[in-house]
Amino acid sequence: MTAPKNLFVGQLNTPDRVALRAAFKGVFERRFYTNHGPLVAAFEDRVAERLGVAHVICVANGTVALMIAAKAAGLSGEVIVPAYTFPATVQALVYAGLEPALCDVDPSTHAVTAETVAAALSPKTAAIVGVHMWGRPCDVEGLSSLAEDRGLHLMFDAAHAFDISIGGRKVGGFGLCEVFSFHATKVLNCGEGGCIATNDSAFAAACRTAANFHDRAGDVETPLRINGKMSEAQAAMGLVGLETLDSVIEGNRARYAQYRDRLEAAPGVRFIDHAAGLRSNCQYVVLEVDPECAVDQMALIEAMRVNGIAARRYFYPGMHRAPPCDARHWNLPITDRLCRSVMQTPSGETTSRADIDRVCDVIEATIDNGTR
Ligand code: T4K
Repeated sequence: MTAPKNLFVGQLNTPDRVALRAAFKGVFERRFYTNHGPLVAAFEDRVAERLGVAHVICVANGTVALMIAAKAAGLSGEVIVPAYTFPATVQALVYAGLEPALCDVDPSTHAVTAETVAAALSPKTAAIVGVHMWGRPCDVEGLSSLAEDRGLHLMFDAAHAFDISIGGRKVGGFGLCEVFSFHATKVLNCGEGGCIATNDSAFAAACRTAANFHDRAGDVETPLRINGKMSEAQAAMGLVGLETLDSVIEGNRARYAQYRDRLEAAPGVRFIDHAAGLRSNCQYVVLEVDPECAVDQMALIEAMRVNGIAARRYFYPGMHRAPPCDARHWNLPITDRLCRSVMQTPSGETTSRADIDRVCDVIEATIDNGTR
């Protein structure tokens, strides 16, 4: 009997290989591999069109995009950011010389709201970074009015949020900028990659300068530069991936619905809601294990691991308990609870209907054993 296939979290969607081969043929024929090549320029145009924004600056990855955006905005002082996020959100701010002021999140969406951010305001606050968690938007309206009232910069970490919308308007054009990731595990996959999207022309020019370590025509003044350039190979992956993005997202929605329907009646666990009138990309399928569940998060993860399913707790232990922020004491009870109760389950095109049934079987059996 063959062993069941290993299942991974993340998307792992493969762009069309024939189209990808053709795109790479052009790269080799031109022998122009990086430094603002034609495929990067074309990818920037296509992404800007898709997001409905004036400027897109493609860079090496989402983390570098966040660092560049923070530097190009000329920020100094404290930046309010959720502790419940991937480490890159906070690390990028620290690299840009800023002080993260960590805030809590909403228990149902796992994302920041105007209320959770307001609790972290101080006279040193320079900016707010909202994170659109799991492929659904955070409280854009509330954060925008708070930032406006207080005269603060507002940026969004939209690493999970490509092609999602709020009330018919695409995420990408809110705040000063929104930063996306095109990592291998995202709905749009460049292997590595990221971009800054903005409607502010002066800020876009500053980001372009900051992303390139030495002079080019049209450079503007920025506090610091780095090599953040996207390569032609990355752009080729992205351009080809855009062609199948709609079907990838449709597939994600179907997989999320199957998980949710299958485990609706399971005691003590529930999936974060991607329905509720939002146009989510279902980037991640995220299960929350309630305190009254017969088993805890780690028991479920371990049961999956022995069955070849790489489910994992995201995010742990929370940025308030990780360097460099753990040097200070933070009171973030919702973040603490989520770090102990949230886990990601496999999704993306490599996860079949039968695979999802297998994951759900393991979850149900583990809870059942725990109950008995
Ligand atoms: N902001 C937020 C809110 C983010 O979530 C992220 C990244 C960023 C900013 C920064 O963007 P980037 O700088 O990454 O562009 C993964 C991804 O690497 C990361 O992009 C993502 N968020 C994060 C949520 O997940 P890891 O360190 O947990 O990845 P890793 O290597 O353990 O892979 C996840 C799973 O996918 C594993 O089960 C293995 C499997 N896998 C992974 C890769 C790379 C494969 O099967 N094939 C592969 O090629 O961070």
